[in-house]
Amino acid sequence: MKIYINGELVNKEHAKISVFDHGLLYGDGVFEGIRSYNNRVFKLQEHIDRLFESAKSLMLHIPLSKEELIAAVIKTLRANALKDAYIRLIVTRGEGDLGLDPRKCYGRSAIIIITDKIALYPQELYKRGMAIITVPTVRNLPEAVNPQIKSLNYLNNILAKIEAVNCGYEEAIMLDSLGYVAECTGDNIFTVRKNHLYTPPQCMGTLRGITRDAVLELAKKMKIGAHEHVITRHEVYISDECFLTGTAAEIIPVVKVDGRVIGDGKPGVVTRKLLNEFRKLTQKDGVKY
Ligand code: PXG
Repeated sequence: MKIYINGELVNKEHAKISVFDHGLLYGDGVFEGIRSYNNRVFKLQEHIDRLFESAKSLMLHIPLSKEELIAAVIKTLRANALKDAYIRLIVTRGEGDLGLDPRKCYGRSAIIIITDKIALYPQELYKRGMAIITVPTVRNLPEAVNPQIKSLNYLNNILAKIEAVNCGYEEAIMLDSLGYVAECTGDNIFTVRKNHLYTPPQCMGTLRGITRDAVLELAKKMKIGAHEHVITRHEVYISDECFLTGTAAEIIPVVKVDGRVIGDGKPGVVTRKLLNEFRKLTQKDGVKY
């Protein structure tokens, strides 16, 4: 496997960065998880745009233009000859001293691109649907570390993941500080009620997921009503269908939440239709390499 680090393609065993990198010391950096299907990178421009937005908020300078970064992603994908890949794009603040002060970083952000085979949820889960729970750890407050910033500090989500795994679940609902449903640890959440989609608005402590946006766009084309609206746990429990969206998960049906069976306990018609259309889209859309 070839890894891209600051302009160079190196073998996995040589892909190393400094222990003084502030990405390691403080989680001071940003990242994206991207996917390619059939030699096409899905929503590459959207991921690059979000990476630059996260970096802007953190006042982190990315030493490549968007076009140069896209070219670097394509170059890395070609070097690895993967038709279907998961691409991890990481930009750290770079090497500094043992203090928080970003001014003492040498002014050179480390850029790392890793591509690998995609690790999916078992296919069986897409057919059967998954069970999830709500966990005690609430999502970061937007006025503290805004969840819109896809930073290298994922401790908020990792704590929630630990709580889910300790209870025997793979994914968990995180509430915002007001008690509304925010999102899951690595996925956005949707409910379906009377053939309308509902998903929490992005201002409430939710990452503006790129898969989420793709689903909202698909819904429009398919003439399914879609609403960005606050959701309570009660509304999730009484929904007809529920599903999660994310780059890795795509669209995964949820059939049980906090012990309550959702709808008839099987992946719903609207969810299945959307997943079908989404998979068609991923095969034909995207930047070729
Ligand atoms: N919410 C959060 C908190 C995320 O991290 C999503 C929603 C979905 O966004 P996209 O743009 O992918 O539709 C994410 C992204 C993992 C993993 O290992 C998951 C993400 C990122 C990195 C790792 O499960 N999900």
